[in-house]
Amino acid sequence: MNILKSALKGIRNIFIRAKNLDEIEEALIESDVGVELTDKILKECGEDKDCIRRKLLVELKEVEAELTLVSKPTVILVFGVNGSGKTTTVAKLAKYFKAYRPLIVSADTFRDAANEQLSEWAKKVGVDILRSIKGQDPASVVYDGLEKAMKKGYNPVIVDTAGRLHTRRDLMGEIVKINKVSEKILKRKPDYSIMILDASTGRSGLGQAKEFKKIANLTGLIISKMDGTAKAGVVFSIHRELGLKVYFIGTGESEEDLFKFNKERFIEAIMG
Ligand SMILES: Nc1nc2c(ncn2[C@@H]2O[C@H](COP(=O)(O)OP(=O)(O)OP(=O)(O)O)[C@@H](O)[C@H]2O)c(=O)[nH]1
Ligand SMILES: [Mg+2]
Repeated sequence: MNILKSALKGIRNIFIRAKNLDEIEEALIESDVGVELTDKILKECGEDKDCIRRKLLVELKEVEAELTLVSKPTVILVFGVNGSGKTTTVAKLAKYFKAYRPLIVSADTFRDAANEQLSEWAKKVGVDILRSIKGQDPASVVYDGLEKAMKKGYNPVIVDTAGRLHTRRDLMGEIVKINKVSEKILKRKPDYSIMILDASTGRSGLGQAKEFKKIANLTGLIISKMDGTAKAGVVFSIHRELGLKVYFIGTGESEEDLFKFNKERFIEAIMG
């Protein structure tokens, strides 16, 4: 079994076990595909699982997004609520781009241990890091990071930020400032502004994504913690309701556990 299928076996087992219309409906709702889409699909397909697979695939037609080195340096800002998997994902991205000489930037000045946590990842993955100075403003750390990358030729620059609740206006304001500072030094918008969404939060992640989309000008999502959750259907809700695209999914705690989002493979992994 491939790693993605193995990570998503929880949700797949629910689909495989569902035999009649009621059970299939329950599986779709439980996996957070969304009531509206579930109704639409079941009206068109009934119990026909091949038909359901096809319809789900059509829903994801536009969902895949590429993360590539588009500038020198390419700038990747990472945002999200507390504990969603930002720092781990920054490490995974550093590993993914390792051959190009990335710089990871620790702009989480909120938690004392954040510098240390990211430094450990830098060591483990074997990439360089720009640490923040105690009490430094996050936007000023981003400034330092971009300046260093431009001087020394790092690419990409991957910025880790503090966890913030999407309802906290003051903390969301920091994102605006980070974007402004980046734009000032780059003379263009940051290339990628990515929210890390914890898949296990399911549809409650929609409210988060909506707010971050508005404030951070999100270019797309990385969905973390796809392993061990039956809520992977949130991809459908978020794409359908907010039009957001997905770069990668995270399927574990190691720097290797990052997959490019591929809609065919994803449907196969969740439906068997
Ligand atoms: N199973 C699993 N665990 C993950 C994944 N990504 C992150 N984690 C775990 O989730 C926890 C939080 O991860 P962090 O990367 O520290 O999250 P964060 O968003 O940086 O957290 P804050 O900076 O405190 O807001 C850690 O225990 C990670 O190992 C994933 O894809 N799968
Ligand atoms: Mg963190």
